[in-house]
Amino acid sequence: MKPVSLIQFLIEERRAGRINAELSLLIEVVARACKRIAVATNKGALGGVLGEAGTGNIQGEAQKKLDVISNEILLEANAWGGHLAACASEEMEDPQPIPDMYPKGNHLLMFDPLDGSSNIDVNISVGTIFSVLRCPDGVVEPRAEHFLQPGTTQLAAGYVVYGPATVLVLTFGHGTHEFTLDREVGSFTLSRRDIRIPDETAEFAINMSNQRHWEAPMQRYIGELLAGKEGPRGKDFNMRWVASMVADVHRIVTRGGVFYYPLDAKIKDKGGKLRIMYEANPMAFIIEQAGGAATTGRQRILELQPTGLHQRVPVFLGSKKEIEVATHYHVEADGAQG
Ligand code: FBP
Repeated sequence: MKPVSLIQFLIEERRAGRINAELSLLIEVVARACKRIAVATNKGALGGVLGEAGTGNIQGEAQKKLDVISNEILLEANAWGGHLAACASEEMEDPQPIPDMYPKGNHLLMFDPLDGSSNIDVNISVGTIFSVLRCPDGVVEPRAEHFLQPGTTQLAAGYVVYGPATVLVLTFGHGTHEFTLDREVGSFTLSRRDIRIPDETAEFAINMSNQRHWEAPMQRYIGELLAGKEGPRGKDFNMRWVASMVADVHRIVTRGGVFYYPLDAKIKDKGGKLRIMYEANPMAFIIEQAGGAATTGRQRILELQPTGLHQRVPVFLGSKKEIEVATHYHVEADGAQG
């Protein structure tokens, strides 16, 4: 089969009327920026890009040098293309307007420029996560409130994993597709079209060190997985936790599984660990378009009405049947509490 490049795939999507020229250009520009981030991450210690930047972000987290570098690469690449009205990032408190000297477009772009920051210095896969929305009509200078649209209104979502291979996974709402960076050619090439995640799984991902802080339904659910064949689930489950959401989700997109970052007593006041606009919503869109499910443990993530640009939510996502069990345990417990 003749290899299909990302550009060719985007042209096919445009010819099929599934995306317009502006959105196609936006994805091309984001993909090109991620190729530059791949080069920076690959350099590691030789590029002087490891370690702390000495600055903090809106989340109160110490920024890594690569957090700052990746953020700047994405801002710069998206400033002049004419396809954006504004963008927002995990690393910036407020949306970044498009400089007046450049034409503005009709799209809003949100991104986590480098997900899995705690893994950068130890050479474990990290990534970039992005989500695209339409800028509300008549809005010239978008503010944070213009980004606060439910995940169901996303026009596109994707992530890039910077691992042994550099892989882009993308959806426009017509299936989920994977592209692998061909380093010799320097372009992303289609490696899997219309990915389907199995409904059933025996593999779960969660940070077990938070167990004592979990709510009762989560204690029960994970307890039953750990009880294995002898327990109420009647089968053994295996565990994985990379602590880079992109890598944990990519494993699920590749072979199925489930990923949980539930609410716990430590993060209750914050509403969760992961951010809805540039982590939960794009991953939920990708997973659902591949036949999986994504909830907060109580409701479908994509139907949530966001209340803040950096709002955090609990995340349950992956193989549909397993997510339904975990969600049912929480809804049932809430019902019992009345
Ligand atoms: P950032 O690195 O973008 O802040 O993302 C948060 C994250 O690193 C996720 O990628 C990952 O799933 C989670 O936090 C890991 O959490 P923990 O440190 O509790 O294992």
